[in-house]
Amino acid sequence: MTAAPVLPGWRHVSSGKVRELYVPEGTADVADATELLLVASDRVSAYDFALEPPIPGKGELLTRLSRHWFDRLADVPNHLIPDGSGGTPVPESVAARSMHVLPLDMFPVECVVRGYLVGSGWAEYRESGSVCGVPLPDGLSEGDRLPEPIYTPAYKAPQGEHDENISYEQTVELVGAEDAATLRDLSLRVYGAAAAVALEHDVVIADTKFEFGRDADGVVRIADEVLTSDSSRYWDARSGNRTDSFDKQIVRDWLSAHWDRQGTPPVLPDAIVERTAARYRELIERLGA
Ligand code: Q0N
Repeated sequence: MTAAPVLPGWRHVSSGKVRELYVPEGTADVADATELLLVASDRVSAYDFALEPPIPGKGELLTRLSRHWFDRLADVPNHLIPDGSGGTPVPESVAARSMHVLPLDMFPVECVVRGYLVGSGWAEYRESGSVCGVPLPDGLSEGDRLPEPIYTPAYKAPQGEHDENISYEQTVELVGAEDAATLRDLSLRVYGAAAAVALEHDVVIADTKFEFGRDADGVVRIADEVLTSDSSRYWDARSGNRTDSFDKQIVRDWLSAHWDRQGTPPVLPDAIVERTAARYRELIERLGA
């Protein structure tokens, strides 16, 4: 376990599997904060475990991916506080793997967009011919591109629990008709724009998950990490195996060959760690992030 770093001026408030959240020193909690610091660690998670050891450079590489997409998608309001806007300085030691962000009132919806048939979507399609209630044409195979991207929201479960797929109508009940439509339309728009750009670089974004929140002025902003390889499935369009994920496929493959999924997962060998780090670097290079 790598502990959350002690950061001058900031107080650590929570740890996710991969990221840490801080509020300014002297701030009671997230609800009172006027700024937040999200710090990405080098931890890698697979099969719902944070694995050992960390992947050197992963936190920085994923932060670069998020920043790259926030930049490219600048017409969608996001939660980044621009550099030089004042506030609590971001410590140099974590600057490259941190995002200084505006506290938002987060919507309790994971906004998932799927452009390809894979994972739980593929399993559901085989059973029922639809994915999260969205009917699809017959005859699709695993890894196929969908006729058009579909929006399949999930309810954000409290930490530690699994998110639950919900219908669009249930998102209307949760956040109201107007915001439900905003979240869906922004999600489909951002995924569509990013997937098209990625494809020009021989990278497929098979699916992704966005989170949104509302700022004090009522503006809906895209939050969290965006289009990282932790929140998205990135595939290598040059690979023979089109559903090979660009990033932690190596980790998953090694784990499934060396672990029966009982108890704690084994420590990753150096060679696996190094090959995984190289794969993250390659993704960044291809995208020009
Ligand atoms: C927020 N999370 C989920 C660190 C990562 N802009 C925001 N405003 C208010 N809250 C959040 C954001 C953002 N982004 C997002 N938690 C709070 C991921 N966390 C989980 C805990 O560790």
